[in-house]
Amino acid sequence: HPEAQYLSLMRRAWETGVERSDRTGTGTRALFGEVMRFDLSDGSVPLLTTKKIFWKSAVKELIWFLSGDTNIRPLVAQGVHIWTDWPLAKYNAANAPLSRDAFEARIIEDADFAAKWGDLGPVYGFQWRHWPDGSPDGVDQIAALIAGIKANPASRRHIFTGWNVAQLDQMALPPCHMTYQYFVANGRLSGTLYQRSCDLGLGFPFNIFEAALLIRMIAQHCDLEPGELVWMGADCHVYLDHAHLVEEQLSRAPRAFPKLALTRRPESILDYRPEDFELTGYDPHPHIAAPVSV
Ligand code: DHF
Ligand code: TMP
Repeated sequence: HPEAQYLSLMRRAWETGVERSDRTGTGTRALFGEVMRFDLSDGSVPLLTTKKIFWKSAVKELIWFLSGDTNIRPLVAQGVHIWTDWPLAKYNAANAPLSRDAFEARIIEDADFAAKWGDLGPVYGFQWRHWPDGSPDGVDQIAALIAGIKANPASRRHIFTGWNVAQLDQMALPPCHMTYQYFVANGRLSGTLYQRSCDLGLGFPFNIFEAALLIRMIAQHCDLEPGELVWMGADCHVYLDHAHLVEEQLSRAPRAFPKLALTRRPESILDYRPEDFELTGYDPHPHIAAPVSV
């Protein structure tokens, strides 16, 4: 089963990884330089089944990236909480601390508050759509990617990246899923994701699913069939406070990956809505809650 690649990496990192203290203070066990491959040609998507993934949140996050936005307000308004902890930590370090719920409520109610405290800096969305080059809108890497795949499928330069060296220090977090590259052959679109830093317990399930969605969306736009997703992880780690997650998840048998249907073909790759994504056959084991290290 393709999910066994993930379970095996989680087990190897946990049992043989080098234990180190990390930026967040939690500590991890890490392996460096790992690869996984997922065949998307049968319409399936790598959405983990050994714990339930809130996949609609991942869809909404990806649409938010593609919109070019870097403020958590539209995510929070859609009930997506995965980016709240970083602006909240910054706010609480400078002000009388708010609970996560109270902070999110203010982000929604008060546009000025959201503008001041809800922004993550020039992260993914900004770099993907507006990489600064001195022009008013910057470089739209996504538009260039689509145009390039259509005009010159055999190119070896179908790349976009969030790793803008000059702006790393302005970002709430430097990009983890940082470089995407695509390959067209025999009418199929394959893609790689290079991830510099991977939280195997929490980040990976979202990252691999969203990378697969991107291949499907780009393929739909360029009249190609989906091919393969190749994931390359550099620092692949399990946080030490995820012991319960590792133990529980490794005890479970993976089930078949679901199939994804894109139920509408929007004008542009920027116009997808969450309801355009339909999964069939997603039958995961129950969710396993685990703390995120900020
Ligand atoms: N920091 C760390 N340490 N790990 C991450 O995975 C991570 N991911 C970020 C930002 N910073 C990060 C953005 N993506 C969750 C999932 C993805 C994500 C951030 C957080 C998360 O907490 N997932 C939980 C709860 C999901 C929910 O409440 O909707 C999960 O069980 O999937
Ligand atoms: P770092 O910037 O010190 O590497 O910390 C980032 C942490 O967040 C690290 O544990 C990796 C994790 N992460 C993911 O795994 N996927 C993601 O999409 C994001 C944003 C973070």
